[in-house]
Formats: sequence, C-alpha cells, structure tokens
Amino acid sequence: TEVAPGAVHVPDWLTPAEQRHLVAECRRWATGPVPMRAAQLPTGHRMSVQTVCLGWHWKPYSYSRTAEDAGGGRVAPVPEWLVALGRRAVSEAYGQPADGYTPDAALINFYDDTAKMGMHQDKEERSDAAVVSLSIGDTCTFRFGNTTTRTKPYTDVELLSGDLFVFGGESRFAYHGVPKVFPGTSDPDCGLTTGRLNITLRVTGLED
Ligand code: MD3
Ligand code: FE
Repeated sequence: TEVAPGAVHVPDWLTPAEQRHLVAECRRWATGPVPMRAAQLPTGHRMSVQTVCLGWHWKPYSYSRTAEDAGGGRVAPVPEWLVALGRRAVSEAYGQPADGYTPDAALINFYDDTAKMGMHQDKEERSDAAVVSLSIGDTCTFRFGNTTTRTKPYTDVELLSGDLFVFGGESRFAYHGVPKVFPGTSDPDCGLTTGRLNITLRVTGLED
C-alpha cells in the first residue's frame, strides 16, 4: 500500500522465523561492544526509546564509528545478510530490482510499554536513498507527516509485527513519529514477549 509518494507499507512481510532470527540477533547486538542505551538529547532529556546501531553510531544528531556516549566502543558492522534483506525489502516494496541499494547503517530501536518517539525528520544522512523499516513485537501507531511541518496533515498507520515500510522518494524527508505502542499485542511467535523492536536500514553517504 502506497501511503504517500515513495512511502510503501507491506503488512506481514517478515515470516515468524525471520522475526525470531532478527530478535535473537538484536539481543546480541544490544549486549555487544556498544550496549543498547537511551540516547540523551542536547536538551538533557533522555529518549524513552533505547537504541543500538550497526555500521555507524547515531548520537543525536550525528553519526560516528565509535560510541562516545555509550562506552566508547567501536560499532559492529552491518552484516551482509541484513544488507541483502534490505535489498529484497526495497525491491519487493517498489516492484523493481534494488541491486544498487547498500545500506551502511542500521538503527535498532526498542520500545517498552510507555516509550514513544516524537515527530522528527531524519536528516543526518547525506543521501536520499530509501530507508527500510522492519517492525517486530507489539503493535504501534506510526504517524507519517509531511515535509514542511511537525504537525498536521499526517496519516496514522498501525504497524504490526512483521510489517515492512519503505520510505523513499518524496517521503524520505517527511516528519514521522511513534505516538503510541499497544502493550500486550505481540504474538509470542515473533520471539518478543514484551515491547516493540524497529530496525531501520539507511544509506548514510558518509565515509571514514
Ligand atoms: C520516514 N524510527 O529511528 S520507523 C527512527 O518505529 C525512527 O522506531 C521509528 O523514526 C520507529 O528515526 C519509525 C519508520 C521510519 C524511519 C525512518 C524514516 C520512517 C521514516 C526516515 C524518513 C522518513
Ligand atoms: Fe526517524
């Protein structure tokens, strides 16, 4: 379903086995050289979402190879199988080959029952390549806005475990957020018993 130009929602895209595999890998990444943490914003507030990154570390609002705000360790690479999954995601969402799509960063967000993400744009990347989003666990309301204001007009979409969303073209720099997660809505088959995981794949356009 095309929600807006370049914004394609593919419900139920990941199989339960793929979801369980991703959950298991996320657990390893979250306890790896750069532990999952709630990032601290320049305002001093902590985000309610917890994040761990692959490829490039996202520290509000810049990317680096080391995590100075989370122990200083070097970020683990994006595994080739995850790059391949991203290519298949873009190709199936847009219905055309995506052989040239090579995401070099993955952000893994964990939402507990009360976590949310305010409306924002993702502008740290120096590339307009599409962003791939994979949802696992509890259902959430995803708010997809416009490119000029943080407020209306926007479209609310429910994202369920296994859903794929690809944001390219005109939608790449739209405001978006997660105003609510619905506790207890996850199917245990997905490998998560509580909370919501979101994995985004991005092309940063950065070089060392
Ligand atoms: C639209 N994550 O990590 S995924 C983020 O569910 C983020 O954790 C949300 O927003 C989450 O920055 C939403 C969907 C998403 C991700 C990146 C986008 C939508 C996007 C970048 C551009 C446009
Ligand atoms: Fe975002």
